[in-house]
Amino acid sequence: MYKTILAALLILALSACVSETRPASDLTVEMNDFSYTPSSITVAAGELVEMKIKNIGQIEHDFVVERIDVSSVSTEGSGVGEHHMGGNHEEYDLHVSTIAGETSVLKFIPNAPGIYKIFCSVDGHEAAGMIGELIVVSK
Ligand SMILES: [Cu+2]
Repeated sequence: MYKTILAALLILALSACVSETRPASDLTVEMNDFSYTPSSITVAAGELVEMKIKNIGQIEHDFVVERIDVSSVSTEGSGVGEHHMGGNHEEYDLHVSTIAGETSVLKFIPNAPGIYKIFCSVDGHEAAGMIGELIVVSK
C-alpha cells in the first residue's frame, strides 16, 4: 500500500516535470562524475540545437546518442571526435567528448520526434548511471 502511494507520487512528480519542459535551442548540459544535468533535454524537431557541454567533473566524459536522425552536425571543443582513453570507436550519430574542466559545443538539427537515450561511452560510466534522455518534440 505504502509503496503504491509512493509510486503514484513519483509518477505525478515526473509528469509535472515533463509538462513544464519546453523545447530549447540554446542550452547547457553539465557533465559530472557520473551524471548529466539536466538529465532530460527537450528540443524541437527541425530546429538547430546548440548545446554547450561542460565537464565539471574530475575525469573525461562524453555525450553520446547512438542512433538518431540528425543533420547539420558539428562539434567544437576539447575532445572532439577523439577519445583520450582508448576504448572502441564505434560510429555514433552524436558524439562529443570533453576533458575535465572544459566545455565542448555540439550543434545538430534533430529530424524525427522521439525519446533518445544519452549516455557516456567511457568504460563503466553508463553502468555507473551516467545516462539521460533527449526528447525531440514536433514543432
Ligand atoms: Cu563519463
